[in-house]
Amino acid sequence: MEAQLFDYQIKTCIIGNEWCGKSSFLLRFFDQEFYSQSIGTIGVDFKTKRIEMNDFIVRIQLWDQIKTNRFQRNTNYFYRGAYLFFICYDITDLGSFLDVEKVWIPTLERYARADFMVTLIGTKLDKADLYSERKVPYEIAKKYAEEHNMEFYETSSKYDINVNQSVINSTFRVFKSYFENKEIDIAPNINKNNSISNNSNNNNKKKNCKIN
Ligand SMILES: Nc1nc2c(ncn2[C@@H]2O[C@H](COP(=O)(O)OP(=O)(O)O)[C@@H](O)[C@H]2O)c(=O)[nH]1
Ligand SMILES: [Mg+2]
Repeated sequence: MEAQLFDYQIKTCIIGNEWCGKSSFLLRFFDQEFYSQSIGTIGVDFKTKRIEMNDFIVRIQLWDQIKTNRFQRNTNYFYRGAYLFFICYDITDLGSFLDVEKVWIPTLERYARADFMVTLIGTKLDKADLYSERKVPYEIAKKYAEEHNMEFYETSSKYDINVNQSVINSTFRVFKSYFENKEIDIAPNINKNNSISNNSNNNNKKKNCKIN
């Protein structure tokens, strides 16, 4: 039987222009799979994975943005309760990078919690490098990310470059920021729907956990 225990749940969302590789990123992180065709039809809402951080079991929930603006009525639901956003752009598509500033940051400012955190993800690094199709210089994106207090990674879901690191490192940053240093009081809310009861003992919890 699958263990259901975790101490914290961190909701994260992946956003960005259509076709920039969001679903591929998600599938690579959770299932170690890659498809060369569009995988939009799979229609995954979100996936979860438990990892250990500083002796706590943290369940990462990653929501996939299925269509850009078409399902407006779902927008609030998608953004609600999310701490971290992976904004993706395709390194071989300049427009997708320009839309980070033009479309996606304003979207977050409108719908996300005020203190949202962002990790900037350049996708399709393999295509940029192998076929010299790079349209967004590394230094430009890195500088942009630094100026906006974002973590930044160039990734390839196809060849599994930096996908795992970017999710784990960014989630750890959120964990430290929200749960260790900042808003101690939000932890019980996060745990509200967990299977962990409030009076259970930390050590026992850990022993019972299966991480996957
Ligand atoms: N070469 C390469 N192609 C990718 C990569 N990530 C995604 N793609 C391709 O880009 C297309 C769109 O990907 P998808 O994940 O459906 O984009 P989404 O609309 O943002 O979810 C598909 O054909 C993918 O196979 C990558 O890392 N490298
Ligand atoms: Mg998709």
